[in-house]
Amino acid sequence: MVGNFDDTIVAVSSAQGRAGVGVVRVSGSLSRHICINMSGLSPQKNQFFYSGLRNKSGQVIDSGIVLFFEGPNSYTGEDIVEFQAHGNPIILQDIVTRAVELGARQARPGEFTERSFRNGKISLDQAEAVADLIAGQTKRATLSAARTLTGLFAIKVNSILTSIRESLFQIEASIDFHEDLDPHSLTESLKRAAVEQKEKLKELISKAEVGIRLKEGVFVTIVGSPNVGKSTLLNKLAGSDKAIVSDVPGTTRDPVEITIDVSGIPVHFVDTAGIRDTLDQIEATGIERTKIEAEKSDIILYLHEEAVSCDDGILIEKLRKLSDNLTGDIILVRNKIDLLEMESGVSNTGEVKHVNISAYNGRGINTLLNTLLELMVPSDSKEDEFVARERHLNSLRKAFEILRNVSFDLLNNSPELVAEEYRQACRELDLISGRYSTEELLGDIFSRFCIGK
Ligand SMILES: Nc1nc2c(ncn2[C@@H]2O[C@H](COP(=O)(O)OP(=O)(O)OP(=O)(O)O)[C@@H](O)[C@H]2O)c(=O)[nH]1
Ligand SMILES: [Mg+2]
Repeated sequence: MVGNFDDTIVAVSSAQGRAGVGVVRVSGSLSRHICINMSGLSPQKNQFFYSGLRNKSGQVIDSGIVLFFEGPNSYTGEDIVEFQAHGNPIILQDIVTRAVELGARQARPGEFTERSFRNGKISLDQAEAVADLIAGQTKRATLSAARTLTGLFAIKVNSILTSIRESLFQIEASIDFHEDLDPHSLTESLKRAAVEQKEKLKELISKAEVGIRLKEGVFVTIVGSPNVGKSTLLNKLAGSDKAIVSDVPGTTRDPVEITIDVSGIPVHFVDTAGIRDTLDQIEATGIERTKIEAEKSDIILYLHEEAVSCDDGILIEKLRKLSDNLTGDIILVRNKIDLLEMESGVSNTGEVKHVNISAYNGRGINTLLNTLLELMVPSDSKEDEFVARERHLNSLRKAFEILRNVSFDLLNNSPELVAEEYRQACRELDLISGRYSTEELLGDIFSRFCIGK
């Protein structure tokens, strides 16, 4: 998205539809001119006032609050004028039309935030947090996005970056002032620093993993033989009859998805067609879909109704027959304990956890959700949670790998090569804040924003 950032942009910044108030935002050098023409008043720096808003023929379109922010102390870093009118789309469109007549152009999605980033007001991860703050699916995810926006993530990344840069300077100094430095003590000092840098990166990686889950949610597929109660469980979790339940095996064909808030994590549960050999073409297609869902899920709930004598290993083996590509964590779930006259609870004798439930009367469901949570989010402080994206995680992981494989043995003979490894680690971390970024990446990030933000 290589754009012209000299021109003035305008967009409706409030949501579509009718509301008490609607906001039109203008950013760029023509903001003052547009403000004067529409309101008849010349704004002072950071001033707001109530005024009639006029169209080209001088007719009053509406009356509302006009706010003027003088750059660089504004969201975008440019002059901004905001019109708060009545929230009727016709009025808001009239204001946009008038601004365009006065020289502005319609803003692209995310262009206000993009300008903020390009003008150095916020880093790229903070710009992403703006979108995540708007899109947050749970209170916890939204709070975390707000923390990222205040720079919590950026500060953590920067602190590691500063330390790696410090190591890089030491290596560069050793190249420049070769005679004055003791190579052994340099190696030792770099190694000591690298231990701490890797430790901090590891910590940040696991927090970022949680950050991605907060934003994207977790995908959980309910898999099992026909009639074990998969749809009953989905309905219990949803709190309504989303999927058809019947005692006829092979009822569910299409995957049925719901999203619920589990302690602030959006969890997407998918109910699937029961797995069995079948000659029914439609049911077989349904089972093929079960396989696809299971392959892409983070966690698989393998539901069954076997007595306790059945070995966990055998159950897992049965599940694994569905596909060779099951990468998600597995939880075994024994359903219908009301019929088996068993207690709810969780056991962990083998490779995976085994939870007893009754989807019918709800017993054990909370234990099941807690077991899910433990797998999704290691119990840690929620205070410094932040949202993150796959690209952040990739950069953190790459930087970690580079530091893990630094060739300290080369410090004596080829320190330039070691310096280059450190430089590469810095570049990876710089990608997060956007200090180094491609136009393609920026285009990809900002095009996903809504118009007006
Ligand atoms: N007693 C008891 N019955 C249950 C329980 N869970 C499900 N059932 C019953 O088991 C039968 C099958 O339930 P479903 O939820 O349709 O089973 P399913 O696994 O979705 O079956 P398919 O869609 O055919 O693969 C229904 O008659 C349910 O009422 C349970 O916890 N206890
Ligand atoms: Mg079903």
